[in-house]
Amino acid sequence: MKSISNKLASLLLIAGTWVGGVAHAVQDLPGGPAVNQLNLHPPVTKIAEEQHFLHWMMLIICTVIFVAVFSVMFYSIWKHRQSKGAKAANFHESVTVEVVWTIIPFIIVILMALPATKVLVAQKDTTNADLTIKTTGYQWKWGYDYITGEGEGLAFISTLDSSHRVMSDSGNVKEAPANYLLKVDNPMVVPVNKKIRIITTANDVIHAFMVPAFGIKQDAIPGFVRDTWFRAEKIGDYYGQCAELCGKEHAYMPIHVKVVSAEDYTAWVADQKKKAAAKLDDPTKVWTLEDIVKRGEKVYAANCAACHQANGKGAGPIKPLDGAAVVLDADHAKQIQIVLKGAANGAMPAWGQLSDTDIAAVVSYTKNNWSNKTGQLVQPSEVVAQRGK
Ligand code: HEC
Ligand SMILES: [Cu+2]
Repeated sequence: MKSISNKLASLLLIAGTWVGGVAHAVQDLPGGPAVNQLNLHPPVTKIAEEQHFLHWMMLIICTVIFVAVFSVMFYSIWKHRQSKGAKAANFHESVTVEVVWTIIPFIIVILMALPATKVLVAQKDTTNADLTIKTTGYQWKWGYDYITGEGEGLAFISTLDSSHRVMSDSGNVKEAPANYLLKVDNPMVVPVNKKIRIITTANDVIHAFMVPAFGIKQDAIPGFVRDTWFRAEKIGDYYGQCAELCGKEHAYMPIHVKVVSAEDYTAWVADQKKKAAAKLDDPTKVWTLEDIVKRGEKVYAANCAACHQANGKGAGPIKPLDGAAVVLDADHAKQIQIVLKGAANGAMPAWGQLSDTDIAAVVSYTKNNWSNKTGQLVQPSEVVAQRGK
């Protein structure tokens, strides 16, 4: 008994210092969560505002009913208690009472349902959008494809900033910034005051696209498309997360939406188009070992290090790449196939969405890093050849 209470005390102490330590560092994140936040996120769309109104209206109606009903009940019980000689009144089959207690709740329900239905219908009205963006959930990142409207054709992947991931793994979050685990490499960028239609789908398991400040939350289901929309009325950065438990890295697929002015949006689109053109790698290009390994290092850090570790040693079921037979093999086909198609039923994800050059680069990198000094170079053309197999 003693030892249990001791253990409990030390646990509480640890919890106390942990909470205390974190409380110093964490700050409110505008457009994201706030410290000790109790209310919904401050709304930046009409729909989110109406959701707030509905939330509070219904909470107040329910509270008033609760207080009224229980006051009458407790008062009656106390006032007409038996010890005072109270005699129970008998109103069996009182038509008046039955009509009243049917009609009043009915009116209350209608009063709540009418505005709620109005908002629900508005939420579902995705017609006449200025911009349509397809968001695809992947384990564990988001893909954004600008389908129609200004910026049509842009497509990129948005992943958690790797330094935040390192921070999370180490457990050392004392210095964590306000956007801890919400910082991504490529945020979704949209213009202010424009109707943005979001089409959601997924590549592997069910995810959900949620941005509380916009009042949107939509499941992203493999093989299906769903949609939702928002019209952000304030320039700024807004944050959300995948809202469907989608595997062990579920907590590491944040959403960052940057709402910018029309001019800034146009400039961003032009800039992205230029970058995309520059990045459009020629898969027939012949690389030197040094250049491709340098490129592969970045691909590895962004996509592979979370599992295989920066030191290539892996962990548990995640096989090491340092010293692995497949990696050292002079026949490149098997390794390229594993990277393209995944292995162990998706425990090693498929990376087919990476470009031929990126795959060639990361394979070359693993073949020439750590103790793997094979000197082997994999060209993008080899990846092209393996894709069809
Ligand atoms: C989600 C975790 C995860 C990520 C991210 C990941 N891998 Fe893997 N990888 C695995 C697991 C687990 C295995 C072992 C599969 C098995 O049991 O066959 C594996 C196996 C491999 C193998 C085969 C090793 C062997 O000895 O059979 C290679 C090569 C490989 N991964 C390369 C990569 C590359 C390149 C990347 C980045 C583009 C990457 N992996 C990203 C989890 C991951
Ligand atoms: Cu998810």
